[in-house]
Amino acid sequence: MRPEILLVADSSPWLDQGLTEGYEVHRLSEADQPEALLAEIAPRIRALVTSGAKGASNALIDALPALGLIAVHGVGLDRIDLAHARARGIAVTTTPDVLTDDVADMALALVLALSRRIAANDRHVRAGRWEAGMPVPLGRSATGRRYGIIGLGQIGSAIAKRLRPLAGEIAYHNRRPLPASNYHYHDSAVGLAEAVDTLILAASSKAGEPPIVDQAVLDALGPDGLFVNIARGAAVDEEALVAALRESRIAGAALDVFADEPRMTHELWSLDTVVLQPHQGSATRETRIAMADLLLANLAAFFAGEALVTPV
Ligand code: 8YV
Repeated sequence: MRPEILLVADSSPWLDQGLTEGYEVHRLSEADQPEALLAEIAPRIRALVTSGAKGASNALIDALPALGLIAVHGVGLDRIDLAHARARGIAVTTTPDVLTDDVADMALALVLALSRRIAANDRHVRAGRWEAGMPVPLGRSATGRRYGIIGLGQIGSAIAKRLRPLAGEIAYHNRRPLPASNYHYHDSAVGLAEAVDTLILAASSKAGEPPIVDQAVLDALGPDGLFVNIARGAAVDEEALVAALRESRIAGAALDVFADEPRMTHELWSLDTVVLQPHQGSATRETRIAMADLLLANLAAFFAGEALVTPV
């Protein structure tokens, strides 16, 4: 008998194939009556598969008395109460390392797209405004700008590495300074925002924490400042961000993530100083294959009673 697993979030073709080959997969999002499905299968579910963006609520965890593993397709843990899982003796795995380069590439792409108005100018051309002889607003040089990274972890460091050839300066804010880092450290997000031209949010966040990027940080960034978020939407006060953009208190923002995705404040759609992405940081064919492989390896280890490959 193949083990039964509960799939909570949308998967990728590669993960889907691996799951279907090895397990009896129950898809919560596709169930007509999710509660009835849960009630029927709960006693037999030992592993749950979810995404970083979706996580697993305590209510769901508690509805599964036999649960022993939450396998996350991604690295974000902000939607899983780790203390609660630990108290229940439930292991959690993620898919680290394999997505670092793609997420860092996305940050760099957003930095360039934002500085050079790539998305806005694309709309300008498609709308026939160039042909009609309408003026194109100038961008800002990406080269020589001072960059600030909130969250110089694995992904933040990969972003810094990509920025090095073009940055005038790179600084960062973490809870604590990194002894091995040569980048300038700021002990607050406001201090960092004040000192840089482009601020990039790459920090992991925890559920229930106040946003790291709030009005004070945005005001410190200032009217020439650009903001890029490839981390989590909940780490930003979206209302304060929209107001800062509307009132040109910052120059622009490029956002891959949102607090309540796929929903967002629709005012963002009408602002030309904004670049929007539908949470694509790790969304490449190569990385999604590697993420699927890693998740499946964790699942296989769990059901074989072996050591997990990438436990949290
Ligand atoms: C994914 C993510 O888009 O790693 C994360 O936490 O948010 C992303 O890599 C998502 O988890 C894909 O399922």
